Parts: sequence; C-alpha cells; structure tokens
Amino acid sequence: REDVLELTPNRASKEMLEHLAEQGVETFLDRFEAQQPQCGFGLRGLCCRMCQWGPCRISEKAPRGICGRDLNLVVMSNIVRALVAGLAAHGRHAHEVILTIIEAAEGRANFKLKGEQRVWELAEKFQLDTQGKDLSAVAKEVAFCLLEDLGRMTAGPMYMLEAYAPQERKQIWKRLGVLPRSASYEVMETLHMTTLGGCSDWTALAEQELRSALAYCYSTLFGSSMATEILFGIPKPKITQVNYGVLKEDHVNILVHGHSPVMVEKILEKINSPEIQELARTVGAKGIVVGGMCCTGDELLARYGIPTVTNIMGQELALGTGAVDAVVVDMQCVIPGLKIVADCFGTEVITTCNSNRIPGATHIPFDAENPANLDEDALKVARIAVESFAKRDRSKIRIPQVTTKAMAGWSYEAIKDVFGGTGEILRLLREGTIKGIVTVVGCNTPKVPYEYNHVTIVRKLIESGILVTTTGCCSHALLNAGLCAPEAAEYASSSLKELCQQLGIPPVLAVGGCVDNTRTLRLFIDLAEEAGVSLADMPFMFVGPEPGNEKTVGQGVSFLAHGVSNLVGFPAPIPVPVPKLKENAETHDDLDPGINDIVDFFGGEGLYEKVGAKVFTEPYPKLAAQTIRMHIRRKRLALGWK
Ligand code: NFS
Repeated sequence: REDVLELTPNRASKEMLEHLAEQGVETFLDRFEAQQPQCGFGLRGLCCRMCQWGPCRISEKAPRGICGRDLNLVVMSNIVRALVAGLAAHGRHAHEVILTIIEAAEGRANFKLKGEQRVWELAEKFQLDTQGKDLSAVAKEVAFCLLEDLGRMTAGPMYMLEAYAPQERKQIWKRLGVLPRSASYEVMETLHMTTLGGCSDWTALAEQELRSALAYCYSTLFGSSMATEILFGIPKPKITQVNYGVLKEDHVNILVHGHSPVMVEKILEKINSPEIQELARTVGAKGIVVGGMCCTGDELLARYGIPTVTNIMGQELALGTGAVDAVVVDMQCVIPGLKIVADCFGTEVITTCNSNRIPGATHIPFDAENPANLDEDALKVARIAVESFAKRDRSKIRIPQVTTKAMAGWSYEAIKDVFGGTGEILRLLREGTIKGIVTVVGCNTPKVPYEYNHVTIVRKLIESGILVTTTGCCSHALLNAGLCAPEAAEYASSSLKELCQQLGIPPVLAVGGCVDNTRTLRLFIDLAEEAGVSLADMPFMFVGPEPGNEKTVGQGVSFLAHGVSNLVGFPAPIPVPVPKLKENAETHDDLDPGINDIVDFFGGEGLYEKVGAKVFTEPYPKLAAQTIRMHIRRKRLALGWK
C-alpha cells in the first residue's frame, strides 16, 4: 500500500486512495491485502482445475496431476484457456456491434452508418459484388462476412485474415498449420483439447494457441474495431481534457464504462437532447458531464473527445469522489467492487448488457437483435442518471482538482495522414528520427504500484526516440500522465521532439480501446511491406506492463504470431520465473526460479523459430525499458539502419 501511494504517478488517484482509506471504504487494495499470500502454484499456472479429479498442483513431490498431466501440459493448458476466454469476450463484443450494423442497414436500429469509407473498403477487400447496391445493402453483406468469421464451423479462409494479413505471414501460418476457422470454432476446439483426457502434447496446444490468437486477432479485434468504424465513423485526432478533475460538483456527472460503444452512443445522443439538458437544469444542475472509463471511455474519447477519467483499477476511485450521479456499464471489466463503492455514495448503477448483470443495479438492457426500444431505453437511462443528481449526498463530495490536456483519436488513417503516408514514416524510421515504434497497452494489476510501470516505461521509451501507440487501460494511465498531449514532446529525444513539434502531435498516440490494437498492427504490417522485409525484422514491439485480464493474453500472442516480440511485466500467465519446484512450496518466495520447456518455448528458441518473435518478461519498469531499447537497437542494426 505504501508503494502504491508513493509511486502511483497520478496525483488524483493517490488523493482518492487516501481519501477512501480514511473513509473506511473498501477498495481493491484492501481485498488484495486480504488475499496475501497468494498461492505460488496459481501464480505460475501450476494449478490444474480442468476436471473434478483435482484440483492438482504440480510440485517436486507430485510432478504429475492425477490424470498424468505434467508441468508443461498444465501450464500450457492454462495459458491457452485464458486466451480463449479473452477471445470469447472480444467475440461477444464484436457480435453485438456487427448485429447492430445489420439492424441499422435494415432500418430496425435507429443509426445512420457513419463509416461509409470502411464499408466500401471492406467490400472491395472481401471481393463482394457491389454493383448497383447502396451503402446499406453493402454494409449488410460486409456484416455477414464478419459474422461468418466469428462463427464458421468449416475450414476457412477467414475473410478478414485473407484481406489484411501480410503474404509472408500467411505462408508461415499455412506451413505451421495454424490458420483458424473462426472465433467460435477455436474456442470450442481449445476447450475440447484441454479437457480431461484431451490432448497430451503441449506442443500441439502451443499450435492451438497461435491458431486461436489468429482467430482472436482477425475476427474479434479487427471485427469489433472495423464494425464500430462502420457504425460510428473513423476517429480523427482532437484535443480535450481528461482525469478526475473533469467531474464538476455543480453538474450532473455520468460515467460510462465497459466496452461496447453501441447503446452508449444513443445515450449520449439523448443526454445532448434539449429535453434532458432541460431536465438537468430542473434538478438544479448547471449542466451534464459525461466521463469515460475503460474501453467504452476510449471509444468516446476517440470519436467525440469525451473526457476519460480512469481505467479498470480506478473505477472504484472515480465513484469515491461522491460526485458521480450514475455509472452506466455495458460489458466486461466492470468489477463487483464497483457496486460496493456505489452503495457507499448513493451512485445509481445502470447495467445495459444482459451478460453483465449486477445485483441491485437498474437493468435496462440493449438487445442487438431486437433494437426496437433502443431510443426509448436510452432516454430512460439518461433520465434516471440526471434525476439521480437530486439525491446526491453533497457532504461526501471530494473531487481531485486535476485535469490533464490530451490529444486522442489516432485511427490508422489519422496516423498515416499526419505523417504524410507510410513511406514517410518508413523514411523517418530508417534515418533514425524515430528509432522504433512500440505499442504499450493492456490492463492494470494490483501487483505493481498502480500505473507506475506504464508511465515509467513510456517515459523512458520516448526519451530514447521511440514512438509509442497505446490503447485500453494503459492509455488512461498515459493520458492522465499528460504523455498524450502535444506538449509531451518535451520529454522525447531531441529528434523525436523536433518531429512531434513540427507536426503538432504527441510522442504517445492514443489509438482507442483494446480492440483497436489492430490499428497499430495495420500500421506495422504496412511499414514492413513498404520496407520489403518480414514484420519480424522491423524495430517494433508489443508491451504489456501490467497484464491483468484474460483478454490481454490474446493481444500479445496476436502480435507474436505476426513476428512482433512481446515484453510483459509481472505477473504474466507465462510462468516466470519458472520454479524448480520445492516440496511443500506455498508462496512465491518458496519457489526457486528455473527453466522449463514452456519458458524456453516463449522466451527461447521454440516460438522464435516458428514466427520470429519471442516473449521477454521484466517486472521492473526501468529494466523493461532497457530491454525494449536493446530489442529495437538489435533490429535496427540487423537492417543496417543506424
Ligand atoms: Ni483491455 Fe478494455 Fe482495461 Fe484490460 Fe479491461 S478495459 S479490453 S481488458 S482492464 S485494458
């Protein structure tokens, strides 16, 4: 706790952590402390719970589970199961957005398709016959292709993978036999392979991991990101203010939280309507503030410059300001602790997704297959949220007065445009004005001081001339730290600083929510193609400093499959340092570091030989930055770039 309070870079988070502790309001930190010591087996993926003979723990005394599974098999099964759990989550997100396109195209959902450019692009890439068809008809056909990528049960190819994956990678994946059928099929197959009496060959599970990651990448990530662009448009950069201080005592404050941006778009429309604005005045508020959390926040930030407040681990802290009248949540990363804090401050919690219910919350669900009541329901949500202002307990308000300037909305197109095209970015990379491009992304974990790793690593990278892209919870850390404002060019190396100042951009580009990691991936793919080399040879890296959610596993492996190495902080589901197991080991410290086949596979030659990328793990952010810099340097030297 002392570490968190001392090292957390955002002054506002620190203030809220102290304030809530003083008030005796329970947060993740209290529960984290109560859980200590955490199980050393679980920490390293050595606990097998895939049948009811167990649970089995792999140790020196008992090197095999009851069924005979050894360490490699247990660890690998746990990793690939986590990956497909994340795949399922992003898949459900993609499903909702894609279905909404169909409903909108058929006139049942009241949305006008704003991403015309993306519709025609995808239609062409998927080689659809568009002759004589209007936008709605073509969008619907595109949506059905995306749905097929989510659910196909026979051999591919997947539309999206065919359309966007680089040729050199397709050949590698074909040779490895890891081309996927679809998101749903690979979830099914992974659970099948890892159940009791399933696959006993961990290397086959490693292949299934790559296969699942490709389904994850091309179906659920590309699918969600591009389907959202079809519905709501392709973001453009804009300047705004973020952080806890955007909440205003004399305004209605509504936080939106989760991942799917569909219903929240409608709610936003209603909030801006004269009726709801008038209602706000009637209840005595000066206006309405909408603030974003997690990936729903990122989506609204990117498209409309709606201020973001915080990420997954800040959700309780934001409610702890006592100034939030309502929090509207859709799907994923909404922790049960949110409601505990909400109840302490009388915050109205409104759930909008049938998959994400919270006991005691007001439930007004959005059903993408039956959107007839969408407008009415969105209005209801807006009304409840605004009316809640009158009930607010004003004695409990404590808003940290910290706001931070930020520039966000860096879509793939926006990045290319601002630099003047892929060729120009490649030129800057070659001459060393930009040393490399690293995407720093992912969640938070209570295992490291809150947001410290994200911010420390990124500061070091831009100091070394590395351009950074970011999404998800990491982006909130960097946004609130001021690293996404053009003024942050100050902290960059002299050449990167000069470049950023000349273009008026920050050295850290917030590209959107986690599904928008595909924007960075597309950029990486284009740049490697332009350079005429394999993606694995480029000075790029994927960094997840504070991994938390199962969804982050597939993010990393997606980039690995493309030849982009990963650096992950502690704790990764990859078991490092891997124990040479001691008898009766109980805690983290009791287990000696050692080497086994799985670590060798990810961090050594195994995976590298297959895809040209490996996983580095480094829990200490300054050392992590050093490792990243060395990786970039090695790639540059091999290319003959100074
Ligand atoms: Ni990504 Fe979004 Fe955050 Fe982690 Fe959750 S918000 S999809 S999973 S916790 S970065």
